[in-house]
Amino acid sequence: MPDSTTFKRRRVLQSLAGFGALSTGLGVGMAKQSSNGTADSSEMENLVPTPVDVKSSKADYTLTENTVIEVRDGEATEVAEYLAGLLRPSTGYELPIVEGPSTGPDGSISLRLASDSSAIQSQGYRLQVNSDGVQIRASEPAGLFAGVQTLRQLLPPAIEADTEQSAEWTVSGGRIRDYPRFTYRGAHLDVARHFFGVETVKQYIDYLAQYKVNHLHLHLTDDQGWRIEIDGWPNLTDEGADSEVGGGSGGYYTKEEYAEIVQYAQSRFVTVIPEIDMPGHTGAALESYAELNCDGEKRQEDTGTNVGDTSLCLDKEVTYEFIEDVISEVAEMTPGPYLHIGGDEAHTLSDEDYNDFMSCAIPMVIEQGKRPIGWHQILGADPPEQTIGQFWGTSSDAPEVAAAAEEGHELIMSPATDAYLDMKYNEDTELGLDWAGYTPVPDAYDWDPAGYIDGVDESSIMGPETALWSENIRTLSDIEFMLFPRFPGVAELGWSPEAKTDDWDEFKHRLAAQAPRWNVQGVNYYQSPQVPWPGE
Ligand code: TNX
Repeated sequence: MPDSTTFKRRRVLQSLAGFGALSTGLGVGMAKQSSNGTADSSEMENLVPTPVDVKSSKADYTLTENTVIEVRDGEATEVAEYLAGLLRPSTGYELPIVEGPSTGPDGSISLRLASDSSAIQSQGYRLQVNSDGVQIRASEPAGLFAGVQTLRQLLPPAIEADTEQSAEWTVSGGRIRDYPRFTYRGAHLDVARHFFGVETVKQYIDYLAQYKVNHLHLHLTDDQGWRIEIDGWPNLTDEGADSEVGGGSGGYYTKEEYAEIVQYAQSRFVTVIPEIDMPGHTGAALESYAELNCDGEKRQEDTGTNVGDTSLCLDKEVTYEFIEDVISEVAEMTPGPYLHIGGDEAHTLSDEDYNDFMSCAIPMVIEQGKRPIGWHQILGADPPEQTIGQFWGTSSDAPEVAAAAEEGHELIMSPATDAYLDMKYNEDTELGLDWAGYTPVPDAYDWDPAGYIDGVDESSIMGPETALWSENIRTLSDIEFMLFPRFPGVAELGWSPEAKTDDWDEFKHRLAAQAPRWNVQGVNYYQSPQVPWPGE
C-alpha cells in the first residue's frame, strides 16, 4: 500500500496559503470567542484536552530568532529536541538548545525537571508564560512532553507547517497546572484487516501524542493477516501476511520495523501494546501452518469480514508450543509492561474449552513479565487478578464485568457505542461499520469512562481507549476521517477532570477551534454539521 504521509505533506503546503493571515487575525487581543462565535484555539481557555487549572494573563511571549530552548539536565534534552523539531520548520528560527541557567536576549522556553510533584502527579506539568518566555516544569519527562503539547496549541496554527511561515509567534500569557484524570489513555489500530506501513503508524502515534494519549494498541493478527515477524514460525509472515480484506497485498512488520515503531512511540512517551488475538481470530495462522488445524489441513486465505469462525486447535500440544513461542518473542520485542491476547469472539468453542485455553495462555504472558490484557470476555475465564479486561460492550448492564472489577480486575474502557471510531458518523458517511450504531461526534464525547458500566467505580478504570478496526479503512486519509474530529474528544475524556468534560455545547467550540491546525497539518477530517467550524 502506498503510504500517504508523503501526499499529506503536499496537501499541507496547498492549505497554507491563507493561514498566516487567519492565525494572526484571530490570535491577537481577541476575546475567547470572536464575534462570529469562532473560538481561538491558541487561547489557554480553548485547549484540547482542557487543563486542570488555567489562569490567563495579558503577559504574552513572542518567539524571535533569538529565542533559546533552555534545559538543566539530560532527560529534559530529549523533550527539548522534540520541541525544537516542532518549532524550527515553521518559524525558521534556530532555537538552540542550551544548558541553563541561561536566557537569550529575547527570552527562552525553559524545560525543567523539578522534584516538587505534589500538585501535578507524574505525567503532569506546570506551564507559565510571561513576557520573558515560557517555563514548563514537571517531575518526569512525560510531564514535560505533555506541557510541550500544550505549548504547541498555544501558538498560532501555522506552527504546524513544515515550511517557514511568516507569522507572529505569540504565546498567550498565563499559568497552567495540569495532570491527567487517568494515567492510561489509549488508542487501538487494527493493522490486520488492512495493513498500515511504518510511516502511517508513526503519523498515528503523532496524533496520539498531540492529544496526550499515551498507549498505542496494535491489533497485529487476525483471520485476514499476520503482521509481525516471528523467528520460530516463518510461515506466519511468508504465507499468512500477503492478504487483507478485499484481497489487497497485505504486509507485515519485520522485527526491525516493529522496533522502529516502538522506539518512535517511546520518543513521544507512547507505550506500544501488541495484540496477538487467540484462540479465535486466528485464520492467518491456520492458513500458514497445517498442524495448527484440528483437521491437519491449511485453512484457505481469508479476505472477507466474517468473525468468530476460526480457532486454534485446543486438543493439540503444538498449539501450546506455538502460542508460547509467539508470546515469548513478542514479549521480548516489547519494552512496555502489557501484552494483549485478544480472546474475543471464539464462537466455535465451548465456554469450558475457552476457559481452559486461557488458563494456559495467561500464565505464559505473566511468565514473560508482562501484564495480560484481553477483550472483556477473558474475565469469564477467572484469570489472575492482574489480568486487565478491555470492555467493548454496548450496554451499561454488564454484570460479569462488574463482578470481575469487584474482584480486583482493572478495565480499559472502549464501549463500542462511543469509543469505536470505526463506527460510521451517520447513514451518509461511507467509511466504517454500523453494528454498534452510528457514532456522531457529540456521542464520542458524551460518556464517562468511569461511569459507563453499572456498579463499577472509578478505581477499577485504567482509562479510555478508542478502537479503530480496519475492515474498510485502507489509507491514512481514511484513518484520519474516522479519527477526526472524534478522537480529540475521547482523548479529553481520558485527560481532563470529569467536571470539565460534561458539556458538549462548551466543548464543541474548542473542538472547532482545532480545525485550522488540522488544515495546516493536512488532516482529512469529517466536517460534521454538528461542529461550529470556523468561518461558518
Ligand atoms: C468486533 S471488538 C471485533 C472485531 C471487529 C470489530 C468491528 C472485538 C473485540 N472484535 O473483530 O473488527 O467488531 O467493529
